[in-house]
Amino acid sequence: MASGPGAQMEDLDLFYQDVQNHNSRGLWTLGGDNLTTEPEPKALPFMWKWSEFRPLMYRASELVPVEMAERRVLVFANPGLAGKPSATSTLMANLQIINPGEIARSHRHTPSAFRVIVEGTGAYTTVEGEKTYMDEGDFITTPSWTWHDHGNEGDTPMVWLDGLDVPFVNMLEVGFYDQLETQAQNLTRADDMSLRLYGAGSMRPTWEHHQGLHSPLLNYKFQRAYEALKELAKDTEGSPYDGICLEYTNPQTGGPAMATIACFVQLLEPGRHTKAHRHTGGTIFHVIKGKGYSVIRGERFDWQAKDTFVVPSWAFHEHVAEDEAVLFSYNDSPLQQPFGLYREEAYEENGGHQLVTGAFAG
Ligand code: GTQ
Ligand code: FE2
Repeated sequence: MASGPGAQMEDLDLFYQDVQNHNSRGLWTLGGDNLTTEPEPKALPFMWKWSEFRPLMYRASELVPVEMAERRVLVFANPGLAGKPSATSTLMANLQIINPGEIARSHRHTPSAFRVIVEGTGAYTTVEGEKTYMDEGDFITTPSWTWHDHGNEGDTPMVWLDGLDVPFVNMLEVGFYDQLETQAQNLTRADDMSLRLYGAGSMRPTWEHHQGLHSPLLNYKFQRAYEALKELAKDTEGSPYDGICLEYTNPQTGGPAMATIACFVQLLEPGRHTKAHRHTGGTIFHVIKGKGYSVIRGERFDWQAKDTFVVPSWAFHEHVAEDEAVLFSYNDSPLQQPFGLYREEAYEENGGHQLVTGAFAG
């Protein structure tokens, strides 16, 4: 039988068929799904507009009883991910709405989660026995395997953005979930105790022995973040790529607020046009306030307050603020950094600005 370079096509085809029948593949036949020259993210640059999602959320609040859904949540599904319900390949971005008087019962899961408040007042989250009332722009952590429930004691529905690392946790096949029979967990600490313990800045409560890989701080109040950003804006432009950008850190370690998700808040002064750069790992941006646009891989995304958009891994991006803008963002860089996988790169051509070749149309 012929072999090597002289082999008949039929022999090779037959061989591939036999290999496949033995649940195997020739490595050389795999192509781009195997080793890529550079990241080829499946997630697309994409944006979910608040003007479209606000009505959908309020319809959900009328049509879907909270008893029917563990959480009344719409999941942003990136169209590049073939129907997979997530914003990037590792992270979810969801909107949740809770009506006055409702309780979203207590549960815990190994995926880490957080909230950024979009609209309303009067709702609280309780995490591991500590309750915090939430205001617009607040960033609230619900780390891996912590009990959490939400309730709305106000007069109007409340909406927030949920970020979770569910796809990553499922990729590793390490998902656990558990729920309470009673609706709300018992309160074991004074309200906002962690804010008083850890929120003062550069001071550690000496008698506390916080365990865990995540921040001991439950609620990072927006008002404090905004004041810090404005104080800095008096004397610096911050990063050429991100403007005045602060990371929400674990006050105990200086590391990310949660072990798997890095979270940031950035201020772009009116008229600010950042230089383009790119980094590994898909990033989700949520506009807390202001108006402007971002250019992602040459495509212009016009955004307003409460819109949410995705910058895929290794995609060049730059931001322009038309009004004073505050952006919240998060990514999975804590999953890359310990293994030496994180990279970033500036866009050197054209004075650091991409050519705009199109605009996002939805
Ligand atoms: O609020 O606990 O968007 O468990 C997805 C899963 C929110 C939550 C989500 C959840 C939650
Ligand atoms: Fe949850």
